[in-house]
Amino acid sequence: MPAQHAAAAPASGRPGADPLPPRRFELLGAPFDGAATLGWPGSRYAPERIRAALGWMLQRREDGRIYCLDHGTTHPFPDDLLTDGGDVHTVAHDLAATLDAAADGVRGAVRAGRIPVLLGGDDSLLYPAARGLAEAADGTVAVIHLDAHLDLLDRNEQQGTHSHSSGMRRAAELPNLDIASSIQLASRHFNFPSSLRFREERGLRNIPATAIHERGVDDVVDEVIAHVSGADRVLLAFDIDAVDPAHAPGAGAHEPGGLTSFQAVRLVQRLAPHVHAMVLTEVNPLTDLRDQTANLAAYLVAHLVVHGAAAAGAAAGEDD
Ligand SMILES: [Mn+2]
Repeated sequence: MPAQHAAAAPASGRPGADPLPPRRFELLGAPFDGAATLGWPGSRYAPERIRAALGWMLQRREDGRIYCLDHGTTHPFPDDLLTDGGDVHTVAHDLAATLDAAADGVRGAVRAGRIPVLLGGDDSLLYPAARGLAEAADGTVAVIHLDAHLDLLDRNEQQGTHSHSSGMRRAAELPNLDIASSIQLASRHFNFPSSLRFREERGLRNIPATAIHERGVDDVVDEVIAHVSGADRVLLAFDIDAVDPAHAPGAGAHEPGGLTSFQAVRLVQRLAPHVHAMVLTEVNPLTDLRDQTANLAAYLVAHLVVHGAAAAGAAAGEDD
């Protein structure tokens, strides 16, 4: 087993075992949509709207705890459980400098012992999030990639090599990115045949939205947790267009047939203890309706933090 999972496992449900130290999270904003080449621009405004929604929901803390109605449980939420590291130094005219800054921010948070939550911005930010996590320490990284799209484009004339359509392709080129332990969820409709060839050649697992609807979220999550267990660390990369536009209208593209807001929250609740970094992209306040999508995004972050504060295996009954 990878180190993180092996270290966590013995504490599970064992009376008298020393509890693992709680995990801590750091918000980082990346207000940049210069690589949304073929989507709707506007995700640069997402970090401030997500932060505003998050502040509203977290004012329900009392005495360092919060009450989760979904489980009927209270959870510790001390002041330092989720800190805000501010925005990374994006440069509006310079994609490479922006991606470097985002990778630096993620790497720095991980090395400081915190779980970074990078708020995009467009989906080109998947790549620097994976790079920052991969560079932070030895060992392998798997990506759980929730997205209507595959983002496996190598390059084309209009989008170049590092657009919102290439994040997963570039991540797959990182030397310690374990693509065979990575998995894509909630994809749908049509994509490039070359992306299918790439998936088959590299062994990249895909569970489309139709299969999630047919199998149910919990069955899929069980498979995802087993699939990524071959890697040392896990990046949760969540493009908000994984969620159906009826539930998340404020996105960079609209693809019907996606996850419901319930399914999205449930996925994050259950995956949270297994995640070592998150990047949340493509929330677009310019296409949103009364912050509906920013509100959902903030809840995804809140559930990651509440349900991910204890590592996998450390909190019997709160996860699988
Ligand atoms: Mn997408």
